[in-house]
Amino acid sequence: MELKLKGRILPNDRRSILKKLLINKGFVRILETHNGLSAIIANNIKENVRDEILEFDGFWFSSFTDSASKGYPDIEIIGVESRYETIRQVLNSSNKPIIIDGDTGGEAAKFEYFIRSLEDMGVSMVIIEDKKFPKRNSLESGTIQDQEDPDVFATKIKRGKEVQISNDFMLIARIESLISGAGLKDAIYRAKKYLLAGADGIMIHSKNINPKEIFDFANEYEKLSKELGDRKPLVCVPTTYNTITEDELKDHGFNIVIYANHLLRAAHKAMKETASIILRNKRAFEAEAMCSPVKTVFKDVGFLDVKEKDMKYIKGTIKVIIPAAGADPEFEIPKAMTILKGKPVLQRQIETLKNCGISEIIVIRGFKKEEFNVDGVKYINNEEYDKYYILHSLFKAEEEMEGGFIFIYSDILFNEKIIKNLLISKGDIILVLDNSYTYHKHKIDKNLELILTKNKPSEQTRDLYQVENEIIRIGRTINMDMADYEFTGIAYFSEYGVEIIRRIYNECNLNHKGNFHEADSFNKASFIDLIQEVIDRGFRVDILEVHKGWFEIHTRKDVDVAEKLI
Ligand code: SPV
Ligand code: MG
Repeated sequence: MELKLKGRILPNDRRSILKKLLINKGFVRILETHNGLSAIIANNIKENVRDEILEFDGFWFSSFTDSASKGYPDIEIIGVESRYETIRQVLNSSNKPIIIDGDTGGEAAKFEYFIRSLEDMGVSMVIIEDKKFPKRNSLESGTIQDQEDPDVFATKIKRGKEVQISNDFMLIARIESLISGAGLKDAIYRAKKYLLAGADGIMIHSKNINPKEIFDFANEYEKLSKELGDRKPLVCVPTTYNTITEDELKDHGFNIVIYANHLLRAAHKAMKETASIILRNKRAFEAEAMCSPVKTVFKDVGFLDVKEKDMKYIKGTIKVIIPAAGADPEFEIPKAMTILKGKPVLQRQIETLKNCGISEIIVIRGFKKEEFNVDGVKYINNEEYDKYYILHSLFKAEEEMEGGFIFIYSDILFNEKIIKNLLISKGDIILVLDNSYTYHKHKIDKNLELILTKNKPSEQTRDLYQVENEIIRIGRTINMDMADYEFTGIAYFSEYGVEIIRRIYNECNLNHKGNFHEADSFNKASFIDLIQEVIDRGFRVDILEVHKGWFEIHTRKDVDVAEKLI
């Protein structure tokens, strides 16, 4: 449910959405927000109701809840700069349209500046109420609800509309006649004046628990619109008449419903209850049930994203896991310890990784584990290396996967550029694939791990490139003429990527029977069998395309070739 940084929106694009929604849908659903966190929640929440995905179309920046969250009564006490600052929080944390509660708009000249700033920020609509400055909130009985002279208010509207630059910003006139007791006739009289002054629509407010008076207004509004030859949006705020449904409001001609204070009131109630529970118990344990888990808050505000990016971009924080437990009949010692020009393969791998800033390297050893004498890595022993294959060996290091890791076969050499590019590539699971395969496939006599991708590789041979493509099949039995790429034995898993493979691995370990992709059983599964399972379950596996820059020690012959290459 997070809104990633790149999912945000530029001011001009955001501002124009509301008008388009009103034209296209005719009815929009708006929720109150009062800070960044409430905006994130309002922005991202979705509900599937009988196969219809419901969400909020935009947000109301309420004077009541902005004041309350800052500890003030709603009497136009908050300075304009403080309001801008909080509006910015809402803008920063969302990508949907925003409607600002402009209170009375203040003095006309000041209102002109207010309009200009809101429009620049990407706000879509401001609603000002026809009360005298400084107004009192409309919902409390017994407060003074002095309405402004309608001509003075109409002039303020006119002046506001005159300084607007874009076509898509809207100014709505809010009529308080049903709040002040002036009644329906006064409300309609004012509506006509305000529309003629240039208002882009009308909000009719009421604190009655019965919607009858706003329905009566809506009827009269239709007649007025016919008389003026223009039907502009009609807005309501059903805080007190809250049994009314959106369908009923639509039927009565309303175009915008604003749920004006619910997130702040919900937080207020939860905060009070939580504080009481802690006091009563003299500890926090009992309060946990009232609270979101810390991790959920971290996730919603993007902290887990930051963590993941830090892992990818800050040198040395990502771990590398190298499964090296298996035996190969052609080699007397583990392939990772094969000496190439005086240094074991593993030593060469470690040096390349260290040059990329990676220092946490985990090696899983099994066959002839005493041969592993290279320092600077953490060893994990797999005593069952002859019973199971590489996938199970890898999962001996399951705890080390936490937070994401790079997977590397123990018998390959690779250059720094591959690893550095992998660290900045996008995706939760990324396999490094060689695109030179299609050119030299006729010369290959080995059983390679081949790949079919969604899109065919480009004709151009690129050195190192993350292309927009995903794997659809991986295996050794793929027809060589059809394959698009060869797997290099290097892969990346983000924190989420790890979550995916851990879930699948542990579930298959418990339940899987019979063949597992190209393996006779899950026990004999290889790494690529797991990747095929990931794909079959609908998860995306991205690719990083490389053109050479790596070498696999497949057979004894390869040792000589590798020595020449070094
Ligand atoms: C607000 O949310 O600040 C409003 C609506 O203006 S009301 O509180 O009902 O007046
Ligand atoms: Mg208000």
